[in-house]
Amino acid sequence: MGIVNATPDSFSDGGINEARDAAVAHGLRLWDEGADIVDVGGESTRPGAAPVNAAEEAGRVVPVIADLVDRGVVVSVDTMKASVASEAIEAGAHIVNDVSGFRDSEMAAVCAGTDVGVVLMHMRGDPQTMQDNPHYDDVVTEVVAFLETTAERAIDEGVAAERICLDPGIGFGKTFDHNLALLNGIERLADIGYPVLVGTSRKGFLGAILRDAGINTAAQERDVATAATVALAVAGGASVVRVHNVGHGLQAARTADAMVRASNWRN
Ligand code: PMM
Repeated sequence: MGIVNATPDSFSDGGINEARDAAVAHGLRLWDEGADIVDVGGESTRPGAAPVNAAEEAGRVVPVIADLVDRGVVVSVDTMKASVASEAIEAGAHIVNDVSGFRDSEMAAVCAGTDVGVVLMHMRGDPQTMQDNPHYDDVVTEVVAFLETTAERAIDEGVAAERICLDPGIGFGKTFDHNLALLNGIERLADIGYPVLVGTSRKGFLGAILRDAGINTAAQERDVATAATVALAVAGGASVVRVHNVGHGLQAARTADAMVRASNWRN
């Protein structure tokens, strides 16, 4: 899964049309590089990020999604809002990627009436406050239990089980140690039986690991570290990895996948 941020500040200061064209071009580039899914988001979920209203978010993502779908790209919409998801689905989005795990009470109904896939992610708190001292007694057990319950609730509300994918939400209300525990515990999440998505790309915990090794990195300098996590996530049973650098992510994922298949790694 390649990442497209359709936020005006991500690409240029040139206004909404220029930002839209840049986002579409970026999505097409990721698709050409071998992404199976292009994930389009219009609201930053970085720690401390301010929320965006639904009309503005839809205005950013819907035209980008429509253009990408027109060109044959498989698109997911990264949104927590049912109204945005609904407009995105109308524009042709194939997957709803909800980092809040269906907190919006309308989200299940919006998805249930369609044939879209859904990604249900675990987030503790919300982006403004989620990194203020998150605490778990046993992070893997709690996140796995939350996701299992969330999937069951979505099924009760009409979402087909085979359309559900689960994501432990690396960096979303988690400390450094929580992130590493969750990455090491992917097998336990995969064992529930749904496909698992993992998003580590360029995240802060990679910066911390590299800093510890004496290497200071800006976010966009973390693609090698990201590739290491992609390989281990695939070895742990992840089916989808969400990355900025699709070329590198694809090589890491394919290599790990071939090794796992050849060696019955998980048995
Ligand atoms: N991470 C971000 C945004 N959306 N969606 C899923 N399913 N999983 C993630 O880990 C995830 C996500 C934040 O990363 P970005 O700001 O670099 O896109």
